[in-house]
Amino acid sequence: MFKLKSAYLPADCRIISIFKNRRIALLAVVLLLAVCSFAQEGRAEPIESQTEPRKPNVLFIAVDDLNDWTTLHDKANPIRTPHIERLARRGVLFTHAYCSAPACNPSRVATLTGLCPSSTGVYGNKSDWRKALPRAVTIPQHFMAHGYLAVGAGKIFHHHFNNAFHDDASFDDFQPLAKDPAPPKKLNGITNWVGGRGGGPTSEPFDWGAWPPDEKQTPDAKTVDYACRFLKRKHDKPFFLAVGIFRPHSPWYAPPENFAGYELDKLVMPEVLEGDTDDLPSGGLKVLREGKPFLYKTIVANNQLKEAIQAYQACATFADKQIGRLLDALGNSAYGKDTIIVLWSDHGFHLGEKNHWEKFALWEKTTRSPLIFVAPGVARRGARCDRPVSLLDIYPTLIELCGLSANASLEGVSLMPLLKNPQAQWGRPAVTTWGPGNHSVRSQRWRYIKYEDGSEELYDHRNDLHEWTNLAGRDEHKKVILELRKWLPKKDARQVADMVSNLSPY
Ligand SMILES: [Ca+2]
Repeated sequence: MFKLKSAYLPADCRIISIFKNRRIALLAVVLLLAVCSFAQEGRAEPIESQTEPRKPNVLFIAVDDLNDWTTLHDKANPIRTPHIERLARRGVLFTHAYCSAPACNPSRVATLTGLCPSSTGVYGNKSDWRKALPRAVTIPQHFMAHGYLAVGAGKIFHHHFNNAFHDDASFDDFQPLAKDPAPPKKLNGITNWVGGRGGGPTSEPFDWGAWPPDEKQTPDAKTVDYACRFLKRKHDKPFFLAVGIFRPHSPWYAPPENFAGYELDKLVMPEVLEGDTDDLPSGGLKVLREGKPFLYKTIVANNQLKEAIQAYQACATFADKQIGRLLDALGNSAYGKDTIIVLWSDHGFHLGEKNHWEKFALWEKTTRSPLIFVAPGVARRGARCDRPVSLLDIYPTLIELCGLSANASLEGVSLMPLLKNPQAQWGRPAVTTWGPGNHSVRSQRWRYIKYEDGSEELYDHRNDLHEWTNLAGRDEHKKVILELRKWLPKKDARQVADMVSNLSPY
């Protein structure tokens, strides 16, 4: 009898060929037909659900300008963040996570595309990132391509120019960041800049105080309301829910109750070393010169440093409270037990350290961000990981946690080994870039900075947490610098064009 190789036979015939006994073969055919008729009548489960379980839901929480001066990082710190700490107890807190760029737009674009600023040229707050990167697949886009419903609210991409940096292609539905309600007149009473911008009138967000009276009027409450409504509904597909909390970004407005515990007469102030900037090289001084020095000068000249710092602290606690509302809503929903959660801030914030206010620099205060992963059944609970990691690692980590196919262009690495074992060996430092050619390399012990003009800084975090003493140039550290230099990006992409808009930057 002519015999075909089983590989050439139709699938059903192949089943018969493996049975030498014809009776068993006949029985197998009868069984197969029975299964088929069952399936046609809709009484069997779809094949996909038998082989592949439903993918986990994801809650992606971005915070804005939240630095490391919180009780999340150290119980001795003044800014209370009980709800973020509640989240950290369910997963792994990365105590040394760093942004890719120390400004809202480039940090968010790097995190959401998984691409370094030095590769894309998206360095600035006005860089028109989507025009420059039309084919980049963002995190939510990658999830949508894998059958997810991607929705969000608040500040995920940069908010300037009336949310013009937002990416419609990344979401099935999105509620834009609401505007802060304006007080009847500026609360801080400061009308003009000191030491810059020609002494012209101060900008709208350069203000602080107890406002508005009712938290329901705040942009963040409206953002969290959207998420609460979403979590109450039943969803047929797995979801990627992005929640972008705007505080403690300026204006430093928080409803009055958030100022409790931050009274001016007992306010904790940052540790600032007089003469700290004396050992900065030309590149570091240039960063300070170009990093809006008039902000700090104006605050100090108006004798309102305490009031501004008080408002930042109250705003951070208010942001934490809104995150608490969100966590409660998730906990009370059908998705509370098995949703994967990631929380991060786009970068840190200076409050007068090195005579600097805001971000726009490469030091610890600005580059360090909170980063928490909760992954039920995978990530250790309540663990702290002190390995240096990058926000660039969020994208590949989420891919691995959710079992999606890889995005080959990503430049970060999955943190899965550290989620399982926070003490695992980790040879990589975290790199931050501020403008073409200016980079910081943060290893477990050291911070090395190399500026575009070739000047350098080196700080030893084993005994200099504040980065007060620049060790670059000392012979005994030459070898360390050579090692850290190896991690500097090999490419410094040209800066992409700014977005053109007639709208106010805010
Ligand atoms: Ca110094």
